[in-house]
Amino acid sequence: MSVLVEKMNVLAGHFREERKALSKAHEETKIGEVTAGQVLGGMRGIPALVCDTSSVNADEGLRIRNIPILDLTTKLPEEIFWLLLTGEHPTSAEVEELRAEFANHADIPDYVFDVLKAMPADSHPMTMFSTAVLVMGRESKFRKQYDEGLGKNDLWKPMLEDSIILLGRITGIAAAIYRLKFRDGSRIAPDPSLDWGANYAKMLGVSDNPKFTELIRMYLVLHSDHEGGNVSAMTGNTVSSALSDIYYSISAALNGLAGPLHGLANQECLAFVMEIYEHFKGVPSDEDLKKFAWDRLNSGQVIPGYGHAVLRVEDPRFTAFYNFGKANIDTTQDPIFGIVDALYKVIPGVLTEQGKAKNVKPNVDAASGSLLYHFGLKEYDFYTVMFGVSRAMGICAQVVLARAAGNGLIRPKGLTTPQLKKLLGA
Ligand code: CMX
Repeated sequence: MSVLVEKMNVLAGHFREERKALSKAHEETKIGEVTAGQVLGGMRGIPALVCDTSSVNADEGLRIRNIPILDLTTKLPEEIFWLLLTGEHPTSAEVEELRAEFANHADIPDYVFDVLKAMPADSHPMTMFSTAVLVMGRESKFRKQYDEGLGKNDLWKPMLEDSIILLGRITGIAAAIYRLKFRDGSRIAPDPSLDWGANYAKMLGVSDNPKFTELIRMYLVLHSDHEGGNVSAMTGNTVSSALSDIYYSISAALNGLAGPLHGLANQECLAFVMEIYEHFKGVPSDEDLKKFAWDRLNSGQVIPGYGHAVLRVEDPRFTAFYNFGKANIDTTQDPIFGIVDALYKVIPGVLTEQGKAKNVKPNVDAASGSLLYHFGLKEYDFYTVMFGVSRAMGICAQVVLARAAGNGLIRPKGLTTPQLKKLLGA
């Protein structure tokens, strides 16, 4: 048994006991009220889920296991996965063990590539990514052991095993999609001596610059989790709550991430920056940029990369990316990051003037694409796949923990409009 499984074995017992005790003592205790506005507005803000991996506070942003994300930006993604799962920082021996486990599972079966190659050439990289994950479900250890009658309290174990296999493969799958779609289709073999993020950077084959490797590691850390209520995490959790395997769960989560109001905003942000670049043939003046933004708003479109469903301050993940760009990119030489920098000065004022957005500050997507672009990863159709590789860590950790705690089937109550009207006396 690996050290991680041993540790989780002890923790799982605590989770189950704690959950049972809370349910028993507080089954009828009220923790909030639901308004019709929340029901009609996408269940916004209803405290309805337990997620221990991370939390998002409107005034501060993401904390992983109660540690502000800005304190974690130099960690390895492997350390973050360990932290998400166990709530503890791993020792260097534990990180090495997890790195080696990911490396042991880096070989991807040929049938995955056969499926990818058989897909229509104009398939979106996210469609390819979700399909590649889903098709591996035939190998699920969870499904096999469940069918063999594994007891309820142990169901998380093969779920964790599947998660580690999936995470071991997922960087290679993403890199293969990139190279199939945007390069000559040749794959670059992983190097078992490298860490997970460095291997991913290598397999993409975009840049040998050590700063690119540093960026990829930080990218994986920053996107790894964002509590349980966002579209992808909630989808992954809902699917997993039916005792579906990790492949069904992560594939479904990726389908949610692929939406433009969620992960795809990543790609839309850079498309927006490129549109500005094409229009002005360089970095526009603040005045020109302001007018451009207003024209966009007046045509009924949003400004990508700004605003957030939960956050009411600048997203700290944006801060980390922006600081990386400022430290490593000369804006006079790179107009793309130059435009990101200019938008940062102009857009909050424009959105404040418009008076609609509850948060006028940048979110995680406002700068990340321009950094990838700087190092040669220019195909922004691929950016949501980058996001998905990272987010798979958080969602895997969430669903393993949910299963370890013995969380039940997610099944809120649906109302018809007449039923709602009746409740409202309307
Ligand atoms: N540009 C223009 N209008 C915006 C805006 C923006 N960036 N952000 C919010 N608004 C508008 C909303 O469209 C809404 O308008 P209506 O009342 O006409 O419907 C109004 O302001 C109030 O919205 P809100 O409560 O502040 O924000 P929501 O929770 O409804 O939406 C989000 C949040 C992210 C979808 C929205 O801010 C947006 O569309 N931003 C641009 C897309 C984006 O950057 N998405 C990435 C999100 C990051 C992530 O999920 O990871």
